Amino acid sequence: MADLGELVDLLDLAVADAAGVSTPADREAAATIAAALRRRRDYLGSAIVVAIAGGTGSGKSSLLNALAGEEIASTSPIRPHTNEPMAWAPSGDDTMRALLESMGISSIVDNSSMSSIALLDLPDIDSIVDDHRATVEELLPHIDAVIWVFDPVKYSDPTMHDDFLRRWSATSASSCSR
Ligand SMILES: Nc1nc2c(ncn2[C@@H]2O[C@H](COP(=O)(O)OP(=O)(O)OP(=O)(O)O)[C@@H](O)[C@H]2O)c(=O)[nH]1
Ligand SMILES: [Mg+2]
Repeated sequence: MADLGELVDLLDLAVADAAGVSTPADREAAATIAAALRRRRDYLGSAIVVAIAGGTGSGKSSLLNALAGEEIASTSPIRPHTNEPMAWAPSGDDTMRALLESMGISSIVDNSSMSSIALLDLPDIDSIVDDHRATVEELLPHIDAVIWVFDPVKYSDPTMHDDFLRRWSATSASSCSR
């Protein structure tokens, strides 16, 4: 099986050959994926990024705090609360820092108990602050695994199921149902 580098080279070639037979928007989307894959390939095997995602108030920041065993993420009864992604990442891991910085994540708390894995607390996907959802949608293509957190009050919310789970399950081995 070809390695990821060869596949990305082939994708670049396909994008170049597609001029005139596909729309500029489609070519740009494919070229963006190729560029992101090429960047991510530099870190394969040495850094895994896991995001905690979901609706506002579902308990994303609280879950990260529970996993960390200390209050590293700010929580609040006021919705929405988390405005920017925040990472709990291995201390002294320059590779991980570089990867997180390439994703635009500057808020990083040291994790001295795990290596190679960063856990991200993300903003919400369903509050009145549209920027939060935009931030999550921009980050998701660069994330290796996602922990989706559901609020029992809005467990059947179409935003979560239709806009995120169905859409992203197409790019992973997992499936979802509503
Ligand atoms: N009463 C009270 N409830 C809190 C407090 N902090 C968090 N909660 C509640 O705990 C639940 C989860 O809160 P968070 O962990 O901040 O939720 P979140 O998913 O990170 O929410 P966003 O950051 O808005 O996306 C919600 O029901 C909050 O109302 C607090 O200081 N007081
Ligand atoms: Mg939060």
